[in-house]
Amino acid sequence: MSFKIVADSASDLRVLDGVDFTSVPLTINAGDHSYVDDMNLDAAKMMAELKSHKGRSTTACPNTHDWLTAFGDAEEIVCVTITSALSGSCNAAQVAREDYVRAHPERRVLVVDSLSAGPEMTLLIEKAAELHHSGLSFDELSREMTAYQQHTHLTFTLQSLHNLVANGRVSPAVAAIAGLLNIRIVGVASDEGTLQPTARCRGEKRTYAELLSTMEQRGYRGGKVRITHCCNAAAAQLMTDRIREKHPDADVAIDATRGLCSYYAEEGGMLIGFEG
Ligand code: X90
Repeated sequence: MSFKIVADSASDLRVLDGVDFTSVPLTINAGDHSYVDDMNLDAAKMMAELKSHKGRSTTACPNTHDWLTAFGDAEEIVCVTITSALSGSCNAAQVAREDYVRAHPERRVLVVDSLSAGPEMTLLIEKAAELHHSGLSFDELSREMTAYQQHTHLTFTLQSLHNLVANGRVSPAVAAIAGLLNIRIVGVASDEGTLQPTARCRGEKRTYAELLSTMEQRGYRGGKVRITHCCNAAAAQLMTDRIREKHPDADVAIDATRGLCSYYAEEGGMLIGFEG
């Protein structure tokens, strides 16, 4: 059985060794310019260019055709999408799945609505690869994925909510607290897959302590952590150090956000996916 994992670029994951993996780009549009969030995109350069862009900017998710192209002709597919509460990506993937299995009734597609973004998606993708390698049937793998998702979480800190607010991706109540100077928001992906602020912090040290306590409140006890950051590698390293001080055996990996998460997390933003 040929097996494939497909995810949209909101996962921040570029490559995955040992398994057939395809990343499907979202797009960031600013005036006449479109930034396709594929392997060629320099997200840091995009962020620098967007600073001098005066007008509106928007994003667009993959369409059904994009997903179908990524499915290729694999017999078994796990497809991981950004939260359906904030993007049409999951809906497009579900329509693609229906088309795909109608055309090839013997093939299987599991669409996983991450109800999250960035590194929590990466945890789900890595788990799918691990389950596949352990030789499970597709039905068993699907059940295990559902069970695993109950134990993964996303926390984050953002220094600006400008693009989230401008694109209507947060509730009016959250938009109302945005724009406070020198305040970092700490939050989580809610059970419904929306952005839920949990604290407002002043200063870096305070923010890391808040992030770690958010993780521990949600059951973090030293398991896997995946961190992505927008132009803030030093912060991701300091956060890793904080985690390892208390959980020396933690499996932590750091990466830079790709285009979509850079755009919404903005400069200085950091996303943390973890097992609870
Ligand atoms: O369909 C589209 O155009 C994409 C829209 C995406 C909107 C939200 C992206 C959030 C990226 C920002 C911080 C974490 C929030 C997590 C909430 C579940 C990351």
